[in-house]
Amino acid sequence: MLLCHTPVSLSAKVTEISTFDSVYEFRRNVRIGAQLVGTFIKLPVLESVDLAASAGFDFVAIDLEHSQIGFEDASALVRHAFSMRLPALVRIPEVDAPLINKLLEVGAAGVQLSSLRSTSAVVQLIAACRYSPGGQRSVSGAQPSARYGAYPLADYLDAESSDPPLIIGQIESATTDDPLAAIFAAGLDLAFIGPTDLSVDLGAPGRIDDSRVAARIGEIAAAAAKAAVRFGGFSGGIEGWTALKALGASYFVVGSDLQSLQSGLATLAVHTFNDQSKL
Ligand code: 3PY
Ligand code: MG
Repeated sequence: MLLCHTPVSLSAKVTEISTFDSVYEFRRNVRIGAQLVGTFIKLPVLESVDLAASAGFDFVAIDLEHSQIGFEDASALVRHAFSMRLPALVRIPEVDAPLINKLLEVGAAGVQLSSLRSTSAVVQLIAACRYSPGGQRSVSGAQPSARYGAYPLADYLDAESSDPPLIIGQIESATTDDPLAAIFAAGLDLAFIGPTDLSVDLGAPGRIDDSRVAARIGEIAAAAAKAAVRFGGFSGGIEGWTALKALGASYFVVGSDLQSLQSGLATLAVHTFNDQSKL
């Protein structure tokens, strides 16, 4: 029997693909405050992304701050996650507009800027992440997120302006140069607590239960709620996660590939040594 197919135009197919784009969906989910849990990727190997996906994480944060990952590895990791429909953020230590543009073009859902202290850094980050008129990002159709030009440029720009790259700022110091309210009002999507740096800055290294650390985290959470900015943070384990959740956090980065490898290897070694001592 001959099957009768309804002809589908190329542009209809392209639009359909775009409708289900995991990057846009993830950006929307972060903005509405959906509960999302990711992990840091610090190793420049695709297997880390595979393992995070198979473990069930909602996203990965490719760490260009505390790792040896350079641009080429970051690009390969983002592309790999993108092709698996696993959303990938990139954490960067400074606003580097050309680097940000390349990583967004290969499919990063947004940028997480560490050590955020000023409104001017938020303004620079937005300029680097958004196309005109919202920013100064340079546009090209010949790149993955624009479907290499198969997607009409005007439609690509519309999609990017409806669900623009996420602007996430890490607040991880006892004080900031500008008031938190002004930093958040500058256009941040999400305020992210870095408890490690914060605890060191407050003289209580690694102690998230210290009263000064807890008070500062509470202050940041309250300022985020007042500014209608989403709130999230890092935790190395379940305690930190619970504390952040109790303060209204919706976005969590827990541990990393390296942390899991370290604890897995240490556990293996301990078991092995224990077994040997029984001989
Ligand atoms: C910190 O805890 O300082 C971090 O940057 C984790 O994201
Ligand atoms: Mg930090």
